[in-house]
Amino acid sequence: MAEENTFESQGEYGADQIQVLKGLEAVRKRPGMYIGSTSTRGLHHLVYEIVDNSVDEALAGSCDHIEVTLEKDGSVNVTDNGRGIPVGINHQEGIPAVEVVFTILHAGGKFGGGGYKVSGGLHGVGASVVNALSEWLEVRIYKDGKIYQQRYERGNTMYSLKIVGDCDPEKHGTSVTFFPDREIFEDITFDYDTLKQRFREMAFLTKGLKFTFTDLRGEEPRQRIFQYQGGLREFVQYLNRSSETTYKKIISCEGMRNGVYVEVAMQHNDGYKENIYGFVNNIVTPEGGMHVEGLRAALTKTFNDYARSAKLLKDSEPNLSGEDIREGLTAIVSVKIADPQFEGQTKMKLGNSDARSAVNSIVSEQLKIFLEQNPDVGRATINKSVLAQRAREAARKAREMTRRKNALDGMSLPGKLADCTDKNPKNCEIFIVEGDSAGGSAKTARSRATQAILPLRGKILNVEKARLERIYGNAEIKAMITAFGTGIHNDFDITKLRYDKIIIMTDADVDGAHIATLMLTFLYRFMPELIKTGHVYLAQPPLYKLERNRKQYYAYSDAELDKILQEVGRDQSNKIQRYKGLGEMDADQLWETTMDPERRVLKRVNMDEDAVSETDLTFTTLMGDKVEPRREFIEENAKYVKNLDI
Ligand code: TSJ
Repeated sequence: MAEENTFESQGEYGADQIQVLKGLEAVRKRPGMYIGSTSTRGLHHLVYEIVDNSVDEALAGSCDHIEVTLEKDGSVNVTDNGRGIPVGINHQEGIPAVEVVFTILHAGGKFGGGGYKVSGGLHGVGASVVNALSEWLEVRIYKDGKIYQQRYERGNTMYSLKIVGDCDPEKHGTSVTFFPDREIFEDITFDYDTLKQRFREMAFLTKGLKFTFTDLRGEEPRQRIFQYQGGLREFVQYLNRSSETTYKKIISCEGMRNGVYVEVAMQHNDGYKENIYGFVNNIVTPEGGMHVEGLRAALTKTFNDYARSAKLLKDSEPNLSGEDIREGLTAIVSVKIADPQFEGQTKMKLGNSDARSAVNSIVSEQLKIFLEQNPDVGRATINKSVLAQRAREAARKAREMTRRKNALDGMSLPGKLADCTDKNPKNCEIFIVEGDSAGGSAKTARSRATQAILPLRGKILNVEKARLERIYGNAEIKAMITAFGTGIHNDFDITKLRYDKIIIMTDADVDGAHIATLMLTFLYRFMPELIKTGHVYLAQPPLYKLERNRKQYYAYSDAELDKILQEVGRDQSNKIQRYKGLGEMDADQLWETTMDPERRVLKRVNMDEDAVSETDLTFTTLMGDKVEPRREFIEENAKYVKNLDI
């Protein structure tokens, strides 16, 4: 913990600095108050906290390159080419400004030249918090031909700011290296993909800013460079990269109103989902808030006004609903605001109503002009919305029908379902099986008391590509919904779940993987809670059977087959059978290899709730129109497993 001696032995610090130490000690006592948690998430916040300072420097127009390096020793380095943190004495504290930044709580950025400093959420708590939670931290500043350096350990200053060398007088910037404190964090291993994703996002959000992200920890160094001259427009293009878009242009708006800086980019694709991502001061707001509401209001009003003035909607017809207009919309709304108010359970929802009015008025004004200049975009969008309106009406009717029917029938279970006899859901599991023949074997093989079988015919409907009315009318999907018992969307109730495990069982080949993905997509879109709460599994049927001297071995991968062959010897008398599908196994084999709870292997499907857009992207890539990205994805099995986080 903090060693007050270190301070006093320096001999040049007074009472003020003892206060300082107390401030940082408070951070070490209750780290969660400052960085949310001491889990992996909190650990990554340390990096964002430091990088945000460089991004602020970029927003001030003084920096265009940020390098982040995961060093071999486990520390992280962040280097920018900004002006360099000021090194002059801060008169209030009597120490160099840079030392104020690192040792006084909440001092981050609140000095010097009145730049546009923004902060929000858990970020913006200041570099001193990172310093307090690091075993050691070193800062180097390149400025006026000199290199300045200072080191801290658990927040304690180790020596006064010193000049350690000369540099090219043209060079300027700040370089910070820190090693997270193992007394504070459960695990100090940084996740490459988490950081990579965040830096990509930050690069999209700050047009032109270059990020170089390097990982030197492994045998092979890894590096990614992100720089987008198109900013949010390129972000939307990236999000829509595996969808067909309904028009080519990307709509964008930008402006400042009542102290709120607003940037919006959007484009419709031919899908049915609304994908609006909100950011406040570069931080994602998964629960939306006033900025997203402002965008929605502007879209509804402006597109309806346009539809009327362009005579795409008759006077006798009702307005298009906002939902219809947003069908297939991919949009980013990014606001920068001095004092963001975060609300909601997770403090991830923007509460400032001035953000709503600023977004609303800027988008309304600029979108109106855009539509006048690009009538084809207006027409395509209104046509799509009209179709959406009709489909929604049909879906509502279909839904009411099924609801009424269920109420009358007392929820009749689907005919194809071979249900289990035990009525306690805790003991029960349901296998969703590809194909009627495999379904037949599974019915024979199962343990009737606790295992239910629902065979599905061929490929199930791709819910990413179908309108709601077709989805609700689809026999396979209806069967799953009624079998599970939970209902969907607003009616979803997990306490009504009839099985503890939902096990998807498909062939161990590319088609099987595709079918499994279609089912996961359905579950992800219609019953995400089932995945979040860990009720969804993938069965693992074997790829090979090897018979030798009447003994049987099963291999679940090529590597495993190789291993078995090594053990038993590669011999003429080996009989190797390659299973092309579940249907090739008889009931006994299916039971022993894939269904028997004592012997089988199941993979549980998880969802990483932090990776808001990445999960969406995974599904859009798999389910969208473009064939190339989809094939790549299925072939790249490791990535499939990784992104689904199985
Ligand atoms: F916060 C921090 F110390 F952790 C940190 C700050 C870490 C890193 C990697 C970079 C920075 C940082 C700070 N980069 N650039 C700046 N810029 C300033 O602090 C600065 C420089 C000059 C002036 C001025 O008015 O002349 C004002 C500021 C805020």
